[in-house]
This record gives sequence, C-alpha cells and structure tokens, in this order.
Amino acid sequence: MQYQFPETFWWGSASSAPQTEGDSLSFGKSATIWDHWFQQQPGRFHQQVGPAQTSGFYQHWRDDIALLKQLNHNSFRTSISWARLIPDGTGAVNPQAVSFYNQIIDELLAQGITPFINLFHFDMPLVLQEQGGWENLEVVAAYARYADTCFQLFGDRVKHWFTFNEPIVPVEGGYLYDFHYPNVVDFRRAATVAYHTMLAHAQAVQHYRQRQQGGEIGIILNLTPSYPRSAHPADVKAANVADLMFNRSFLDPALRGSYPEELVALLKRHGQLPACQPGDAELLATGVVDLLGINYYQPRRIKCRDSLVNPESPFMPEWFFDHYEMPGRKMNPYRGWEIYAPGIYDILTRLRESYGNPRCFISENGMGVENEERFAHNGQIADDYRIDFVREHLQWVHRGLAEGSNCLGYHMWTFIDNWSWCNAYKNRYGFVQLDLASQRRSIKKSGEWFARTARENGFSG
Ligand code: BGP
Repeated sequence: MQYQFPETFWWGSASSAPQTEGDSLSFGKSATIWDHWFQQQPGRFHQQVGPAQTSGFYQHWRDDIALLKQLNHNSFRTSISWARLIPDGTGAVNPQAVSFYNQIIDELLAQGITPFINLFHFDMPLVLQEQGGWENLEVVAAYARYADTCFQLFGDRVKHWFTFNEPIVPVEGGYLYDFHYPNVVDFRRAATVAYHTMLAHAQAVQHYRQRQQGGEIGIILNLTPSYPRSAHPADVKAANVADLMFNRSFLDPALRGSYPEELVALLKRHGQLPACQPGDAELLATGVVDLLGINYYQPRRIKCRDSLVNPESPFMPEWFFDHYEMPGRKMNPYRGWEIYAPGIYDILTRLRESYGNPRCFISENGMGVENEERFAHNGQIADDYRIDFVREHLQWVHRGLAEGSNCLGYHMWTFIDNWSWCNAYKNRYGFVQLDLASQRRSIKKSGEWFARTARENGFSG
C-alpha cells in the first residue's frame, strides 16, 4: 500500500456537545451563551435554526456509537457540556448529566473506541457569562473546579483529555470580530479573555496531574500557517505579526509554557497588554501539554497593508497586515475557505523543527458543503470531493510522518452533519448524512471510504 500509517494510528472524528446533543434546555441543563444569543437574535443564525435543533446525540447516542463502529473508528472526540454537568456553573453536579456521560464513555469503550474528551467548546454557561465570562478570574477558578470534577467523575476511564477546543475562536468571535456572543469589539478585553483562558488551562492541567490517573492532557488549537505574499521584507514582517497574534498566542504557552517576547512587546507598545497577577508566569509554565490537537482547515495569506490605519478605528490585528487573495487559490466556496493541503505538512514540520516535535495529532480537518443532496446517487451522497480532500491531506500527513513528525492520528470534522454555530445546517461536514426533520442517518460515500482506510490503516494512490 502506498500510504501506510503506523499500527497504533488514531482514526476517528471529532464533535462537540453544543453541536450534537440537542435537548439544550432539558434534563437539568442550563442555558449557554448560544441558547441566550439565539433567543435574542435568531436572525444571526442561518434559517433561524438554533442550538436546540441538532443531531440529537442526547437521545440517539447508542445508534450513533454503533455508526462510529461501522466507520471503523478506534477513537472519537466529543465534549462535556459545563452547563449540563454543573448547571449553575459553580455548584452541584447534575446527576442526569453524570449518567449521560457515563453511558457515552462506557458504550464507546465497550465498542473498542477510545474516548477523547474535551472540556470546553465555545459553550460558556450563561450564568457565568453574566458574571463577565473569561474576563472574570472567578470564572477561571470555576472552570478549574469543573475540570477537576470531570477528572474525578470520568478519569478512571477517560485517558485523553483536552482543556479547550480552539480557545482563540471565542476571543476572535466574542471580543474582536462580532461573530460570537457577547459581540464586543475591544482588543484589550480580547487579550484578557485569551490570557485568562490559558490561566484556566494551566490550572486544569495542574489538577489533572495531581490526580495521577495515568492518562494525558492536552489542548486543541486551530493552527493557520501564515504565508506572506512575497519575500519582500514588508510582507514577511506582516505575516510574522499574523503568526504571533493567531498561532503563537496559544501555541507558545501550550508548548513552551510562556508567551513570545515579541508578542508581549508589541501589545505593550500599543497599550493592549492584559493585567497580570503575581504567580501567573509560574502557573503558565505548568500548562505545557502532553498532547497537542491540531485543527487545520485553511492557510492565512498575508501582505503588508496598502493603506494607513484610520486612527479612530478600534485596535485590531489587521492594523499590521492585509489579507491576501492569492490568484489561482483553490477555494471551498460554501465556507469561503481556501483548500491548501500542504499546510498540514507545514504545521507538522514547524512543530518538529521549532517546538521539539511534540506528541500531536490532527484533531479536526474537513470540508463543509452546501446542498449536498444534489450529489445523491442511488440514495447515497456521493461526496467524492470530500474523499479527495481527506486523501490529499492524509498524503501530506504521511509525508510528515516519514520525515519524523510525531503525529499520532487523524480525526475528521465530523462524524455526522451537525449544527455549526451561526451557519447552523448550511454547510454539511459529516461522514454521515442527517435528515434534520426525520433524524434519519445515512452513511455517505466518504464514510465508506474512511471506514476502509481505517480498517486497512492506509490507502493506495
Ligand atoms: C471548527 C470548530 C468546530 C466546527 C468547525 C467547522 O472551528 O472547532 O466546532 O464548527 O470549525 O467550522 P464552521 O462550523 O464554522 O463551518
């Protein structure tokens, strides 16, 4: 076989509680910022479909795990909903949530599928957002207690934990670019949220290690390689700032236990540095992860700015660069993201060369497509474009492995078409098609391809 992967390679997919569970305000769960925002501004969501309308994992978990098995998954990621487990954010545990997550974990294990559990996937409990969310250090402390509760309840069986999925996204969406609640536009507050998130991460890592449960703890970062338009020093400088802001702002604390000096100096120069407390540096240093999850969807192409900044405009990363539309780039037009498979290899190479080749895996990669029913053939979605997408990315992962990268697996986003935040059900990502009205599930052609690839531990050509 041309592309053979290591025997122990993780084949699977990723999902999250808020995007799959449904029953978003029942069985003891309290509201998250998503439930609240949807109630306030339904028009922000594609076809006004909100977080209550999902693939209903809360009800269909047994069937869904059977489908995972059919897809030959040996591992699967989902998240625990903080608002379901601890409805008031800080106090008593909801027993219905404990039984639900126990059932999931036990059933996955019974089917030979290793559970990867993430603790936070953009879903701040509303009651804590009302107290300031990540801007409030008491919320940071509450998160650490929540994390420790999860380790205590489930850590006997779960051996792969993640503190956060894409922690930069709530920063960008909620505090810079207005695509998540609370729709603030304020860089310094965004930087505070980012900083406090990493303090919360480090506290959770400390708790996990204190318990000595024999597993590992990591974080999942969306890494977007920054490619300069040209070798001109102005373009290179601009791409470096984008890299500092969007990659190294989380990658360095997660892998080195501290922030890049260049980033700190830049923010200081512009009066955007968040407040620090004594002991923070020591705390951050303890947050170096055992395992890094890499979400990769698209590259970031950068050029130097063509115009001066409006001095009255809010301070933004884009004060230092412009986005560059490279002629001839291959696009996923539905999501508006460039498809560039070598980017996945560039990330692995960089981790190997500059970050000590950490244990890592591809924790998300995928392609959202609109109106997929038009590709139905004999009742099955013939999503050859998705097969090509995965195959091409895996070829680059394979090359990284051949050169010595410590990449342990590949998880696709996602298992079944799910609710994608403000895009709701516009773009479908799953190996399994979901008919939202009937909740009927049907495996797409890509699901069959993936099942075969996982079984054979590789593919030809
Ligand atoms: C990642 C998130 C996922 C998922 C995916 C697809 O950023 O971790 O939750 O949603 O992207 O993106 P989108 O839903 O925005 O199309």
